[in-house]
Amino acid sequence: MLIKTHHNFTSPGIRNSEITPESVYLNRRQLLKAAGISSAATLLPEISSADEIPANYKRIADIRKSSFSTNADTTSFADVTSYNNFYEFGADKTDPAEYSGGFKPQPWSVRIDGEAEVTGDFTLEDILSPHAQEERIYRLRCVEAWSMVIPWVGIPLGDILKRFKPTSKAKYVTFETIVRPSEMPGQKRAILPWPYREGLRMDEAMHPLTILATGLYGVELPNQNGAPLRLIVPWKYGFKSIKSIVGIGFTEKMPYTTWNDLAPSEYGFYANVNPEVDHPRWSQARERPIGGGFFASKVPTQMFNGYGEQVADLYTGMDLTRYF
Ligand SMILES: Nc1nc2c(c(=O)[nH]1)N[C@H]1C(S)=C(S)[C@@H](COP(=O)(O)O)O[C@H]1N2
Ligand SMILES: [Mo]
Repeated sequence: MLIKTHHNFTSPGIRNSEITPESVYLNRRQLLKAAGISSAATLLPEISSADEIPANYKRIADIRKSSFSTNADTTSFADVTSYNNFYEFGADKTDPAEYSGGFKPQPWSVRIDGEAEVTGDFTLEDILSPHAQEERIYRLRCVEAWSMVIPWVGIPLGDILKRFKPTSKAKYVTFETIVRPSEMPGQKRAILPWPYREGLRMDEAMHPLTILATGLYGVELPNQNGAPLRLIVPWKYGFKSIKSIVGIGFTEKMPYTTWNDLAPSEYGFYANVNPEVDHPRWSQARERPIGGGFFASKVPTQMFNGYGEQVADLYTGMDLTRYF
């Protein structure tokens, strides 16, 4: 296995929080469950009971429901916002919630560049205002075999990209996270080469399942989940879903992406969820839904994270063991 050693390499997520008992993540729902009390009120599908969402989170107005949602039970707001991967704030699962309080996601602008007719710097308002916000319940599945089901609020990425009129040379879309070590303590160290970068093939970026998320559970994105703007590609492993985006570009060649560059044998450019392709160091066949408790049994992982009917066509004729 080839891993470049000039970086302080760690995998996108497997940390001591994965192997310590999960008592820290026990939330109200699990405590009720453990006590044998029915927690029906906390199992409402889209918006969890109001008292689960602290009042300081700003509600997003006029969200419409999307038909693209799954009907799986959602992970609690508490788990979604306390068990995170966001190395800019540290490499442990609890670091992003603990150390992102000083991050300022406003004001915000995004630089659009590359193979498009319309390029330049745009405020977040410029980017979002022509679009209606939708709620979509999507699974997020990490390479380390845990998963969550989250009611994201967002806008189809393709609808936004079209406004910049990509040229015929635009074959890929690139994304870049902000670099702001003064507010992101993880960036004071070379845990990863900053900025975090990701990319999609153009047809993946334009696919109606792909969204730019601005919120979850009906409120604006918490800092630890990628405020104010992050990508969600529900059929790919979580590391593709880049957070706190300040750059979007259109390129002709397959772009550099952070994890693929660090460990190409472990993290492919495509990173489609695929139970048949093992990570070199562990199986990808099963996953542990977060919230079930550390000793809860794993469930089988679905091809393309359950979105095969919608996206399998994108990869017709490709050997997915080679293009993983
Ligand atoms: N900029 C940036 N984006 C990132 C990461 C990161 O470390 N930095 N981690 C990725 C990984 S590995 C996962 S699993 C998801 C986790 O998203 P969540 O914390 O909102 O559940 O974010 C992804 N986006
Ligand atoms: Mo991940």
